[in-house]
Order: sequence, then structure tokens, then C-alpha cells
Amino acid sequence: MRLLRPLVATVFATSIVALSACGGSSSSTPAYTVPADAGLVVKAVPTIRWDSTEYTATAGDIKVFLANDDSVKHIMVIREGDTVVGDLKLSIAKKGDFAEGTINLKPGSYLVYCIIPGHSNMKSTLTVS
Ligand SMILES: [Cu+2]
Repeated sequence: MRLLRPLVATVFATSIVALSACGGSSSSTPAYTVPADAGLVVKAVPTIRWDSTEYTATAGDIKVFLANDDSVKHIMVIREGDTVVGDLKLSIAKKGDFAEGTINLKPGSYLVYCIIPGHSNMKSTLTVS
């Protein structure tokens, strides 16, 4: 049993180093800052989905912030049923990209939608009230 002790200590010390190396890496920290006045914040996350299935916003001019935490391109629009609402079209080509825009919405139920073919999974509810 006496021999086991230094071995365990070594393994433990090694994992600490591995952990701190991982935690100290700033490359995983997003390069963007979400604006404080954003009325709708949407993030694309792995793999090919939005970070939520349901969003909410306050009716009127809504400042939309879109960020890409995924590794492929996404283009977001707001739909009401099958119809695109307004002229908001935010494109984020790669991981770390972000885009901003404003859309005026009346109270109702909308979709946060990605128009890239094959991304039909990216269709979340947006409730505006
Ligand atoms: Cu997409």
C-alpha cells in the first residue's frame, strides 16, 4: 500500500495540470459581446440548432443579436408561418461570427428560422408580446 501513494499523487497532479491547461485556454471564449440593449439573442450551437427552442421578445423595434457557436454557416430570418417577416436577414459564416439587426414585430407567434438548405431543424418559436 505504501507504494501506491506516490503513484496516486502523480496521477492527481497530472490531472490538475491537464484541467488548468484546458480552463486557461481563452480560445473557447466567444469573441463577441452580447449588446446590453439586445431584445432577442439567438446563438447557433452544435450541431445545426439554435440555443433554445423558444424565444420571447417585446413588441416594437427589436434589436436582434445572432452569434455563431457552431462550426458551419447559418442565415437567420424571422417567419410568421411560411412567410418571412420584415427584411431581417442575419448571416454568420463561421464560429465566432456575429451579426445584428433590427426588426419591428407586432405581438404574435413567429419562428426563428435558418434558410440554409438542410437546416430545417433550426426552427424555434418566438413569442412576441
Ligand atoms: Cu443554419
